[in-house]
Amino acid sequence: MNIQWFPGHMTKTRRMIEENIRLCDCVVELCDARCPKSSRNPDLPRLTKGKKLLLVINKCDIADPVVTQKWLERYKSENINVIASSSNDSKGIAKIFDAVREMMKDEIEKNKLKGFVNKPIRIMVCGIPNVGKSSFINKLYGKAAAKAGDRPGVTRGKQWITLKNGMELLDTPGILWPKFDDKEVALRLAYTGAVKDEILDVEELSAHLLKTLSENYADNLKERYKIELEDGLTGYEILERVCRKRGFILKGNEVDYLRGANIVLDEFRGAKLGRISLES
Ligand SMILES: Nc1nc2c(ncn2[C@@H]2O[C@H](COP(=O)(O)OP(=O)(O)OP(=O)(O)O)[C@@H](O)[C@H]2O)c(=O)[nH]1
Ligand SMILES: [Mg+2]
Repeated sequence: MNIQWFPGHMTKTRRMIEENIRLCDCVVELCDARCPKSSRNPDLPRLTKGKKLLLVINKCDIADPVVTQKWLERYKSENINVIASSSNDSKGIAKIFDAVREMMKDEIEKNKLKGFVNKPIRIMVCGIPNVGKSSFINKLYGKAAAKAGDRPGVTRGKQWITLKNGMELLDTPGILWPKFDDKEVALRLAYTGAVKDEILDVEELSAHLLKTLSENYADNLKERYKIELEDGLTGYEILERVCRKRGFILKGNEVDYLRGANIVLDEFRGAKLGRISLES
């Protein structure tokens, strides 16, 4: 399966990021905790002209916590400002503000010396589609200010949101990059919902996902679908077992693979299979 998704609105957004970065003091980049490397846009440092960056490993509530901890350590060892977050954890808000202020402490100090005591910090919030940028902003704002939704491509234009503490956040539409060189990267982005399903072969995608999960998270699959998983099964064979167990059978005893595939993807994305990381 050849996965590529780079529609015109992403080209427009890239231009918008390049034009608006001069108005911003720093960047918050959100990546997906289930694949914290594959979900980082390699073009972002160039688009944001090397502005200071806080990496937020988002959706950590549905990733494997042990793996997330290792990613945090790995990125810290590379001197990247990084924190883990999830939109349903309102307790983590102070930690995010602290991380921004710590990253920007020299600039805040300089502003104070110049007499600008309460100059707002302006932050561009960037990341791949559906990673949770708008939800993250809403969490910091305390209520819904930016439209969020469970599919990629919800945010279509830029939107500034001013927080009570004076910080100003710029919500941006999610962007990918023009070509995925690594098939595994493309698959992870598709599994986690960063690529829109309409351009994908969901049966094949789901079969690939089931095969991958059977290698590292077999117990989760057995538990959720009440199926046996002996070694050497193909993804389609696992999908067939899921379909049969759930009664997804068409006329003539044919398996309804499409229905099963959509259910598996939905359940994976909704963490019904447990907290799973795709990249260690
Ligand atoms: N489990 C979990 N779901 C989240 C989290 N953050 C966001 N979501 C869900 O992810 C989906 C996408 O959220 P959005 O905030 O619209 O994502 P976005 O990055 O703004 O997406 P685009 O504007 O389409 O690029 C929604 O269904 C959110 O409820 C999180 O931390 N954990
Ligand atoms: Mg959005």
